[in-house]
Amino acid sequence: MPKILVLNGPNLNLLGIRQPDVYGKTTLSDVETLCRSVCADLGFDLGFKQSNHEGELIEWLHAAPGSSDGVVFNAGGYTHTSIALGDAIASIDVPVVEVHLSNIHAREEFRHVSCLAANCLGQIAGFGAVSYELGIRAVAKHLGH
Ligand code: CA2
Repeated sequence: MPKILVLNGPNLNLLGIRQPDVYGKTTLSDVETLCRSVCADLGFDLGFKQSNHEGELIEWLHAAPGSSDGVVFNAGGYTHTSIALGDAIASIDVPVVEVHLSNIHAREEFRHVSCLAANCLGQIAGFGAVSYELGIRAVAKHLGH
C-alpha cells in the first residue's frame, strides 16, 4: 500500500496539554487518529512522527524517498527559521505539503514567512486539525488517488 508520512516539529507534542487557549484542546494523538482515518479512506498507510529536534526532522525527510510516497509537514516554529529544513525538502523527490493548525498569515509578522513553502507542493493553514486532513487529500490527489 502507498504511504503518507505526517511529520510534526517542535512543541507539537504539547498540543491540547499546554496553552489550550491558544492552540485548542485537540491533542497530537487526536490529530494522528484523524490522519489514520483519512489515510485508510484513501487507501494509504500512515507514518506519524514528532520531534523537537531539527536534525531528526531532516533525517526523516532524507529517509522519505523509498519509504513514503508523500509527506505532510507541520514544522512548527522551524517553519519560520530553518533554511536547513527547506533545503532537505528541496533535496527529496517526494511531494511535501506544508500544514499549520493556525492561520500563520493572520498572526505575528515573523510567522508570515515560511522557509519551506517554496519547496513544497503548497501550504494549508488555519483549519486546525482539518489542515492535516486537507494536506493528506492534497498529497493523495497529486499522486493520482
Ligand atoms: O499553527 C501551527 O501549526 C504552527 O506551526 C504551530 C507552531 C507555531 O510556531 C507556528 O508559527 C504555527 C507552534 C507549535 C507549538 O504548539 C504548542 C502547543 C501547545 C502548547 C505550546 C505550543
